[in-house]
Amino acid sequence: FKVSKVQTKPFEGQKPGTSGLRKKVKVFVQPHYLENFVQSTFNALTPAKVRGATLVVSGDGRYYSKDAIQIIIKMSAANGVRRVWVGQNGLLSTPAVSAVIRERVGADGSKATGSFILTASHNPGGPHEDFGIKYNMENGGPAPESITDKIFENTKTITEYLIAEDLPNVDISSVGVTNFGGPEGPFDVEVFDSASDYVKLMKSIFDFELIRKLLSSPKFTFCYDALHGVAGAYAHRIFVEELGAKESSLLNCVPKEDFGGGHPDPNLTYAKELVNRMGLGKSSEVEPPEFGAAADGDADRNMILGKRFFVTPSDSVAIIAANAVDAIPYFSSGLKGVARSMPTSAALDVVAKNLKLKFFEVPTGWKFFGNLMDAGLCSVCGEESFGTGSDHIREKDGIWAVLAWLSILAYKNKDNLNGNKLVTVEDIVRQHWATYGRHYYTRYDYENVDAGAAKELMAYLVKLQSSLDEINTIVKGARSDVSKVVNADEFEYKDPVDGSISKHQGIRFLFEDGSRLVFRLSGTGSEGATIRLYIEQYEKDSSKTGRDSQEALAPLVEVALKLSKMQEFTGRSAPTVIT
Ligand code: VG1
Ligand code: CO
Repeated sequence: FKVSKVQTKPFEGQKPGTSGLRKKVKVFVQPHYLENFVQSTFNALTPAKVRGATLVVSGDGRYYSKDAIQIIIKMSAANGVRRVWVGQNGLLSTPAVSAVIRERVGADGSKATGSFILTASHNPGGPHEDFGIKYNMENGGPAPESITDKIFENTKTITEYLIAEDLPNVDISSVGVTNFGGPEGPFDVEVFDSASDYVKLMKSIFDFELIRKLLSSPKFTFCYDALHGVAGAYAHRIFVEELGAKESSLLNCVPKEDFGGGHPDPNLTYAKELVNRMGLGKSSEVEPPEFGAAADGDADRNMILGKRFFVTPSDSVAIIAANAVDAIPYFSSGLKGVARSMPTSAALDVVAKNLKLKFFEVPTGWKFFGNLMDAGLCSVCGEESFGTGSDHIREKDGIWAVLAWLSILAYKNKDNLNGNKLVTVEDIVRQHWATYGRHYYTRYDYENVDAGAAKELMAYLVKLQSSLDEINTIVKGARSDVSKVVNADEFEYKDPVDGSISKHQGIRFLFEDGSRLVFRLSGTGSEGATIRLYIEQYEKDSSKTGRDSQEALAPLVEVALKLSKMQEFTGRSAPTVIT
């Protein structure tokens, strides 16, 4: 093949957000748009990470992925990359990409040093919806801010990109290697099975035999909803073939370019079919399964449900951390430490304190956990946004979280499969609250708000933070039964490993009784602005941990809406989504 230099001009707004660049498909398909971003990424990396390197290119299979993969292959060839690894049909979940970078060894001993992941995660897909791209590094984790800032700078000044225009499209539907010759020597594209490396890694972490006893027992019923995302490419292999679940326990497990028209976000609003099946929606005659779970488009998120019971993600990570050493072989020698994102509830903090574990609070987004893990400081971590994971890779991992819960259930029910009553998901959570107290938690999302209005609301809150007296006058005026604000600030993080500082990571109001209100602007949307409001209250008294969370949090919600003048600024009387 030949290398062509194509002249181009910068596009505005190619700034990677919380997790890569996400835009409407119609934006991505503009001539040179994707190419500019890819070349800007190559130019942000050291030459050794490009020339002669092995790169992974795949994603959640959403609309435009197949075209994007061919473009990135041609640009990789032209930029001197030695080989590109592609999951069959272009499918690899985000956690599987991380696993492939870390674990996979090519026939000649080659290892990948990075990856383009094609996903907009939980955002809908299809010609009128979202596409996305992000770059992951050699450790398998998202590029740190130092790199994403450089990429953004490059997108503002780019004048040309390199592409092997005459390279034929590679058939990515069948496994195998295609060899090419370029001006600098050979270039290969290897298409491989999307699941093998990931399944192998999962088998090295969990006791599959123990989980199999539970899943194949007629006493235990199970349901997994991939929401037509890429998790479907793993679910059958892992849950049915390896662990003995019934075929009928898989819902929406065929990956689709438009996620079947749905919103591939595993929460109580968007995972409707699963929610109904689990007895949390419309009442039905059929007895719900004991355990249900769902994933987002790229399978890094998870929602865990019991029969007629929702596990809030902040509790989920705390419960996994509390049980990991007993129930999961990978952790049997102990946890190095635990971490959560700032808006995630403090349920994990209480576990860390009790078990005397190192504990870290980082800004939203997985990239901050990676440094802690690389430094051996953190084993288990999570976010309130349905993200849970561990140091087996450097991304959150939806199927891992399900296997972690199944391990806990299998461990607690080792001796119950023949006669005794099963310990359920709900039992485990209630037991946890009884031991550690409960963090009532909810998140209100105001999606697609006018960007200017959202900025004004945030600026207003920051200004308000300079006077605790003024804040407390508003609080008391709204509800006399809410405790007082003792601290108000913007969260700032200093990375304990590399010393880098991230500012403006969320506006916090901390109350005397440990309650918290947090306001943040989303960094993953593709249109307008999304305001996230996180609300949390701690209840230590075990006789009061069984309330409905919306009811328990109603006073704090009222305070939050008054404090932020939400309706005044946004015109919204209710959030788009409550989780
Ligand atoms: C959201 C979540 C954040 C998560 C991020 C990526 O970001 O709040 O916790 O890490 O999505 O998840 P934001 O900036 O919109 O709040 V995913 O599944 O898109 O990779
Ligand atoms: Co995701």
